[in-house]
Amino acid sequence: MPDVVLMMGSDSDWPTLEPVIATLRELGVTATARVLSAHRTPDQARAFVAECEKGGTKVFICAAGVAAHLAGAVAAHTARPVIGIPVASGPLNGFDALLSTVQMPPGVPVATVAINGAVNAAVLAAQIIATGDNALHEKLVKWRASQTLKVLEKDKRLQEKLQG
Ligand code: RP5
Repeated sequence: MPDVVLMMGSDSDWPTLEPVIATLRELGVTATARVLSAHRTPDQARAFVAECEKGGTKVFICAAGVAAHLAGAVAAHTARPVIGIPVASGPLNGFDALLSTVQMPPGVPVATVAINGAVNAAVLAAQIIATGDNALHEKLVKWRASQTLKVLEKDKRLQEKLQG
């Protein structure tokens, strides 16, 4: 089993979530993705979490829209870290999913990122794994430094435009 497993409530969430897998692969973290729903495939979702636990998965990322219970349901079945991504779908544009994902009862945490926060979910998962992996920690430090450089380059280009 890969170190990180992404579970999503529907294939309609996938376009929002592709950056999870892309970012993890960029960082050299093994990852896979499955469509499994807390409401529509509860038995299969539970069985998959058990399979991942046995297979050594380190972090679960769970993404869903509307009444988004997937992350909480997964957290109920594992003591591994669970990161929740509320997805903006449906008439409330993700506000419903945000509250459903973040408001967990004490003792069963879900580390909830922003609505559609795919990249941050991936980076957070990598950071969790990096607490026991120095090589990955160094990769993350470099990744953050390259992000800084990109912003500085953008500012430089803006200053050049402004100065005509
Ligand atoms: C949620 O319902 C899914 O995560 C998705 O965001 C939303 C709509 O699902 P579909 O009707 O597109 O399958 O469970």
